Amino acid sequence: MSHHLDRLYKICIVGDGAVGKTTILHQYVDDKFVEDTKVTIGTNLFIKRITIPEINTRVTLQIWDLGGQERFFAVRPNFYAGAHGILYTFDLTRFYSLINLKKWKDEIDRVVKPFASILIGNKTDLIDHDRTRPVSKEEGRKAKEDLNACCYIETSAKENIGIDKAFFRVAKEIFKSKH
Ligand code: G3D
Ligand code: MG
Repeated sequence: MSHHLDRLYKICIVGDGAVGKTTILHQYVDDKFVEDTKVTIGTNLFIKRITIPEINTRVTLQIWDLGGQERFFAVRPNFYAGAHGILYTFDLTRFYSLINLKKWKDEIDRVVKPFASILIGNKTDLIDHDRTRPVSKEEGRKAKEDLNACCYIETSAKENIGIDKAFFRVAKEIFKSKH
C-alpha cells in the first residue's frame, strides 16, 4: 500500500543552555555525537524523514533549535510560531534545568498551542544508578504532568539512548491530536 499522505511537522526543542539540545539533534539527524558543539549563533534547522507504519504515514520533521540564542528573550516568540510539537529538555544532572522548564512553557503558551509536547531528561549516561539522583524518575513524571507533556523519556545524546524513541513518539502524538 502506498503512503496516503506526507506530512510536515514543525518541532521546537527548548530548555536551558547546555542541557544537550544541539547534541541530541546532531545525534538524531546525522547519527553522530558531536563532542565539541560550538555555541551557535542563530537558529539551527534540522530535517528528518520518518515513517509511522501503524498509520501508513510519512512525516518530515522540521526541527528548530535556538542555537546559542536561548539567552535572547526577544528572538524566541518568532521561533515558536506555528510549532506542532515541543520537546522540553533538561539535564538529569542539574535539577534547576528541570525547574526552569516552567518558564519555557509559559513563554510558549503565549505564542502557540502545540498538538503535542514531550519531556526529555538528557545525559542519562552520567547518572550513577547506585546513588541518589539529582532528579528522580518521580520528579520527572511529575514535571511531565505540569508541562502537559504526553510522556517523559530519559535519553543520552552521547550514547544514543532514547532519542529515536522520543521523536517517534512526538510525531505519533501530533498525528493523533491533529486527526
Ligand atoms: P545545548 O544545545 O542545550 O546548549 P549542547 O547543549 O548540545 O551544546 O551540549 C552541552 C554539553 O553537554 C556539550 O559538552 C555536550 O557534548 C554535552 N552533552 C550533550 N548531551 C550529552 C549526553 O547525553 N551525555 C553527556 N555525557 N554529555 C552530553 P561540552 O563539553 O562541549 O560543553
Ligand atoms: Mg545548542
